[in-house]
Amino acid sequence: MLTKKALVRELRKNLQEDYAIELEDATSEEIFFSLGSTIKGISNEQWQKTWKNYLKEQQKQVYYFSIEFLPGKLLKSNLLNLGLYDLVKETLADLAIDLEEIVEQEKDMALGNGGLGRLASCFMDAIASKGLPGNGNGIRYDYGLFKQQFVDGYQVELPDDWLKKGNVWEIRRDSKAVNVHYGGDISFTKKTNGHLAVVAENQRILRAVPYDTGMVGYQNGIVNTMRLWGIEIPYAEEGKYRSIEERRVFEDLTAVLYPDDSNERGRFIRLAQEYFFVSAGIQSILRYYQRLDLPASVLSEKIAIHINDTHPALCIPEFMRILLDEWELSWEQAWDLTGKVMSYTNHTILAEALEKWPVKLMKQVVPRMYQIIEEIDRRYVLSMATIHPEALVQRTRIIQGQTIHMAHLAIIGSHSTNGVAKLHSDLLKSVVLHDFYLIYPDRFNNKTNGIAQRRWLQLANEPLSQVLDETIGQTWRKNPNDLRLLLNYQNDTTVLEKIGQAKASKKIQLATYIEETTGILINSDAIFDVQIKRLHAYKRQLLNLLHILKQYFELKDQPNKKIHPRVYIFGAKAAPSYHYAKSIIKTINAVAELINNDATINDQIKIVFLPNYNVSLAEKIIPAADVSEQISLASKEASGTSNMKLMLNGAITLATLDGANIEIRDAVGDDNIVIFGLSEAQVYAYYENQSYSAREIYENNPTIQRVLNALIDGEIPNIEQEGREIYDSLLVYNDEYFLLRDFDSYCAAQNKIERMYQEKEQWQRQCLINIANAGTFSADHTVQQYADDIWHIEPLFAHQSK
Ligand code: 26Q
Repeated sequence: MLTKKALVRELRKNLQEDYAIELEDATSEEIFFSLGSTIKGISNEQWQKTWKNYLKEQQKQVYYFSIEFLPGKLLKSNLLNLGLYDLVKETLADLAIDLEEIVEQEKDMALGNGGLGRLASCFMDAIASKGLPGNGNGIRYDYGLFKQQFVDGYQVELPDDWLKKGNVWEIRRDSKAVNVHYGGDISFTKKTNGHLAVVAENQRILRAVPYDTGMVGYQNGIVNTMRLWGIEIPYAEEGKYRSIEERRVFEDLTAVLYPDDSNERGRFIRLAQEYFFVSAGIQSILRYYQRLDLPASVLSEKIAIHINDTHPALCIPEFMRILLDEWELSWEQAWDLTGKVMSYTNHTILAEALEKWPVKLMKQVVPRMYQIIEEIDRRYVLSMATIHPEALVQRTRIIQGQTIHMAHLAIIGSHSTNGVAKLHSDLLKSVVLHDFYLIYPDRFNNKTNGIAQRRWLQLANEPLSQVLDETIGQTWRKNPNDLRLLLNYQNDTTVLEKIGQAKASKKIQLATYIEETTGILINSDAIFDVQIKRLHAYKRQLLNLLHILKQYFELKDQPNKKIHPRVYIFGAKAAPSYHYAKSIIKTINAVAELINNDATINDQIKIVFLPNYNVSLAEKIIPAADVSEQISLASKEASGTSNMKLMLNGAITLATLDGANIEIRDAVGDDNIVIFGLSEAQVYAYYENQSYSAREIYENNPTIQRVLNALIDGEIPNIEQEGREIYDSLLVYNDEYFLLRDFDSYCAAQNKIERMYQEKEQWQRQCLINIANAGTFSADHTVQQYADDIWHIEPLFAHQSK
């Protein structure tokens, strides 16, 4: 057991060794790194034990392949999970050091864009906390997602050099490095044993070096591994590069994370990245398996591989490659094992976001992969020809014309395809992947997303956690379903009041942060209305803005009108090449400038667009939110996860019936959520009869006219181009995401929020009900379902008690 004394001794020792400095003279940053390595030292012991046990027990393990991980900061979460949080906090306090200040020194690990990457990290935490044998496999980008600044209201992107000062949590393992081969000419020769041998010439060989980070389970002694691969040029290969530029291309393969950008197609580097972490990961898994000294036939009893969206779908042909070319298994046996090992999650139904690659590029970058995909495709068509109609088989095959459909590969080569919320999974079956559902009905299933509730409540919101402890005891910390105990207090005004106070204290904290970072003064008694997520047309940040404009014009036109003061808080990055999304950012900032500085409305509305939205900023905003904006066009948001985080922190959801919003409504009941807008069925009906006319709505709705005209008549300064672009997107290009159709209903919902907030006690009760029902969205629960239904893995030693 670590004591305060021992901790101080360790800290002093590290500071001495690493910086030749006394604790009293150390900067917060130096203390962070010293504390970090002390903590890593402690978790390392558990880490070593964990993997030795896995090896000894030969337990089945899952490997979660994801091109993105978004852990944010790890110090607090590691402290909490190791059971050292209070001890460290108090020890530092004794030394007059504020833990929060030390925590701020850590750079966010931002190796992801948004939902998909953060989900992967929530799962890593949950898998370890459930004591399940599971590991992450991904890329160690030198630069994380770009840092966002606003200059004149425009998004400007800066590099995120997160590794500059080193990463305390990782361990580089040279002994586990593997080679990854690109390009080359592939031919076949017959071996003496009759097997075909693959001969590859003129290949580029790159070295993949793993950097492992311990994924610490919640107070259970389990530490799993997140393995991220970095690229290097092997010494012996140096001579093969004809120029520095050519060498650079390969050296820089893992330099940057691609921003979520479905338009960016056919990029060589992205495909090379995908193959890089897939090949390195599969090689290292199969190497590990060989250490177990078991026959190939029981591979799928020891290994499960999960493909997080299609980005790692090359897992399927790469696994085949090793089993065929290196282990010399027959195609039939290799294919059988591959299907049993692999499973796939789909995260989108937007057609433009479904990953496809040109045949030509695949042949160039990874020719052996292409050959194997071609054979998988050929056999698929052959085997289905006798069972299904020709047209169906052609629509579902992997290679169509000159295009490779990665989702088709993922479905055909795995035993499970899941969506991430009930509605999403249903739409996969009925619309997006309907053809596949006809062919493989048993492969489809739903796993509604979940969140790491320890991070998003215990760590991010201490005041609320305190109230929960005082009210329902501490069991909710381990078992989120116990949050339901709160329901017994929904008529206890003292408890309601305390929940209100916890929220108020977080709002004051956020107000301070907002003033410090943006200079905008806000009233912390205002309603904090929050929309935080990537900027995308389908998420409809613009709808939010149109309503703000309506509200603003009402206040201007009716000088005596009073509303409850509102602060609209936005956080969103746009992909650098997503022009329209950037125009929306500029327009929100321009409207903010106009409204925030208009003295005539008496500060009743403020707009705050916080720059550089990331995990750490989310941890500041979410506990302070009163209203959670989840306003995507029904059927477009696969699940959403910020909706769950906001609910857990007692925000009221203002939402369309989309993604997991539907399940949130089911959990809290209609009285404790505000729903508006078209249903998914109505949206599909519009597609069906092609009857939508944005212009018609505009012509019959004076409010909409007033608001849209403001975009182009100069009333909002400095958006000549952006205003016109947005106006045209709605009226000339017929409003792809039906904002105008949902506008009235959204405004009515916003008015309802306004009325609800006036009933203070009832509002607090509604918050309580939201918190109490948020336990169902725990990632612990979600990964348990993956473990039971898809991966078939068990916690360490569980199999012995059977
Ligand atoms: C595509 C092409 C080129 C480069 C990058 C990309 C790319 C990168 C990231 C495409 C998609 C993504 C990320 C998608 C994503 O985050 N999807 C979200 O996943 C969440 C977790 O399941 C859901 O809650 C969200 O609804 C879904 O939008």
